[in-house]
Amino acid sequence: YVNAIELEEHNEPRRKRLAMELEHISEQVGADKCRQVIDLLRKFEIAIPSWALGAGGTRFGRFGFGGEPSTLAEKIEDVGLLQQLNRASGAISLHIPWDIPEDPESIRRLAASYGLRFDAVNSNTFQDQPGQPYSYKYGSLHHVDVRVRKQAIAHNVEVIRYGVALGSQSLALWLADGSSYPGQLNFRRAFANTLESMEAIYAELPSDWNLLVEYKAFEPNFYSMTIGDWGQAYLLASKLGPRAKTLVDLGHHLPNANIEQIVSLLLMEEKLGGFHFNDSKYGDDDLTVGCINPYQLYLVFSQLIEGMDARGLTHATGLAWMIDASHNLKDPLEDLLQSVEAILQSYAQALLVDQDALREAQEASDVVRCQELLQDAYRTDVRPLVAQARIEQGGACAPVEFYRQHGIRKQLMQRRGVHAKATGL
Ligand code: PSV
Ligand code: MN
Ligand code: MN
Repeated sequence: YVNAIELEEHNEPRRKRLAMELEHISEQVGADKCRQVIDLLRKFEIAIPSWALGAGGTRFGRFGFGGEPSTLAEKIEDVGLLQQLNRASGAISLHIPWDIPEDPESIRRLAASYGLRFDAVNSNTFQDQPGQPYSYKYGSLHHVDVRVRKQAIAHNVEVIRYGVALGSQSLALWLADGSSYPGQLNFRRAFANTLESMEAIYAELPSDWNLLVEYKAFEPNFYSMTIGDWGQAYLLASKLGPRAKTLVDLGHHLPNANIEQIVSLLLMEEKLGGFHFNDSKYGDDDLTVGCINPYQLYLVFSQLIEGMDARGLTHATGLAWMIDASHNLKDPLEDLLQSVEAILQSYAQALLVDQDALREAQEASDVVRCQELLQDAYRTDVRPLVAQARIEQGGACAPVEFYRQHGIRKQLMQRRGVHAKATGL
């Protein structure tokens, strides 16, 4: 769908303007700083979730887009397409059993042919699968019935096996377990069962793998979630061991939670393992990253960069950077291009913060200066830096424009069918 000649035809007329914009930002922040940011942007990579390539729908309905990928190979093809356009989506995160790599070796080769690697594999014990002996209606790893727990453990171990075959290095574990009515559950027993089940999974983890424990405050259970907040996830991760970490999904907090503070402390304790980026206004809305509250995203990134630098971590590989989104109104591929762009912009802005000056202002309790420093970086238009990093790697200057100009969705519909639906939720 994309070739080098077309990319050059797209980039060529945009180069002059981009050069002018880059000159402008160089005057503002210095040429060296610009180069440094571009080089870091070039290394940064965000994993695309296999489940976000089709229409997610809401609990009231699902409206397809047409040309959705209906096989794992087609999902890989879609992520390959994104990667060709933005050069920052070189990884895919699978959800099993929505994606079953029947022949992992050939799937791995296919992904590699698009320059993709496999990020975290996700297990699914929040839905019953056909033929499964026990139901997850009342939970999985926390279940009162040990047979259900064992079944859920076995599923997670199977997911690890698939992940190993694909070259993945982490298991992301999110549980729908919880209760919707007071009295339904004994909290301590539910927690103890979860821990015991997770210990069994942790024991099966390859030595170079991480177990990412994802928390969520609400939904599908509405009174208690057994892993409901970062405290509970942290507690489990601490008890499990050094390779168990917390996964922060931006949409999984109660309204107005200070996510950047949570991130900062988890990072300090070496318990931050990864991210699910998305945006929301009310709940786990799974909207395009940065569409509602880009300032919060930037504040999160500022803490991440400051904390990672303090620990000497490489930004690009220090955490599992992933998107977790759902698409109801927008073409999923356009939406994902927008999300990746928003992440790169926040990252670039955070890199512009003068950390030394900020520390000095903090030490002097100069609150006004602290805010000026932080907002100066946020208000810098970093889009030319992001575009430059992309062009230098052979991507498109304006990926969404390219996608539209070349009618890529139409081509996908012609090839896969107007009614082709993605597998998943
Ligand atoms: C749950 O809301 C969640 O954020 C978890 O990460 C799941 O794996 C994902 O969504 C898929 O729907
Ligand atoms: Mn998530
Ligand atoms: Mn979610």
